[in-house]
Amino acid sequence: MSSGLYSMDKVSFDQTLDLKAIKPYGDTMNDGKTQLSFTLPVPCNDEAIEAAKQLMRKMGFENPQVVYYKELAKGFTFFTCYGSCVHTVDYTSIHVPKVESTAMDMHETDEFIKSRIGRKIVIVGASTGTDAHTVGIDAIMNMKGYAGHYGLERYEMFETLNMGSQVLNEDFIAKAIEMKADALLVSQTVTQKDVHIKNLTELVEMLEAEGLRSKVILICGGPRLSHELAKELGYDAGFSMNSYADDVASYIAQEMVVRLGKG
Ligand code: B12
Repeated sequence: MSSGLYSMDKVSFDQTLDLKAIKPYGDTMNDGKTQLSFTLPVPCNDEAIEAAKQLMRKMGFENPQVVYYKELAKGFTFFTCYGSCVHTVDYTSIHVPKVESTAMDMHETDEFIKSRIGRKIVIVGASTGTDAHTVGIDAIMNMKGYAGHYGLERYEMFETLNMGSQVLNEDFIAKAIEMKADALLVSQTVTQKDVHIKNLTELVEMLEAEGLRSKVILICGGPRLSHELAKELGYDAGFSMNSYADDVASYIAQEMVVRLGKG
């Protein structure tokens, strides 16, 4: 390799990966380089830029740089900033609760249900409360599927109903009773002011009041949800970004077998 002006062979970069002290990777290991955006409630001027930099230092960023700023509305300035994070995290000590089930594909799940349960599993899903986002629940349920994973409607051994969005908890429960649902799927995308917590909690309380909570497998999902939060809120399982119908289907089938004492 030539050692010209742009050659890197004489420059040495940190290449140490210490899983007990990880920090953001920008150009090279351990440089801590981070991009973040925020808005300050002040007019768009030089003092605003200085305020943004001071705030970044307080957040733990060295060498703060404002690389973009714009007045959002009178008295509000939006910033995009770069900085080097000084903090680290011990990756080796992290434990994240996850849904415990063996991943099966659609055909394996159908065969599993046929042989272990012997009837179709009834599933009702919706994006509930005021939430208008349908794409998440559709990704899990729609026949055509999402990102190469067929949705639950395509499974031979699931009888499904996707009620769409902005479904009131009352209507959701009424449909679950009418269809004698085995599993309920709730999607929540909007998390502003914790509206999802209020709505998800209300559903659990209403199911308990109807004496239904222990009779259904109750699952929630959405980009800002986690299995840990779902359990805290009284759900059996929670699924987040990058989860697909196969994950949900495998979990429901295996959980049904456990509940029916056929494990
Ligand atoms: C498309 C979209 C819309 C469309 C929705 C169209 C539709 N038919 O769904 C429209 C234009 C209607 C819309 C409206 C609004 N939106 Co919008 N929207 C988006 C956008 C751009 C994409 C969302 C999406 O489709 N993702 C793709 C799906 C496949 O991903 P997903 O939902 O995460 O689903 C996956 C997993 O989470 C999981 N999953 C999801 N649900 C479930 C359920 C179960 C049971 C399971 C097992 C798994 C599961 O599986 C899926 C596949 O992996 C996002 C920004 C973004 N880029 O994410 C904003 C976003 C979600 N919207 C947002 C907001 C604020 C709104 C509005 C409130 C805006 C407004 N002020 O009016 C309104 C909502 C009004 C209301 N009453 O709900 C915010 C939410 C912020 C927050 N966390 O609260 C976002 C993040 C944009 C932002 N950065 O501000 N929106």
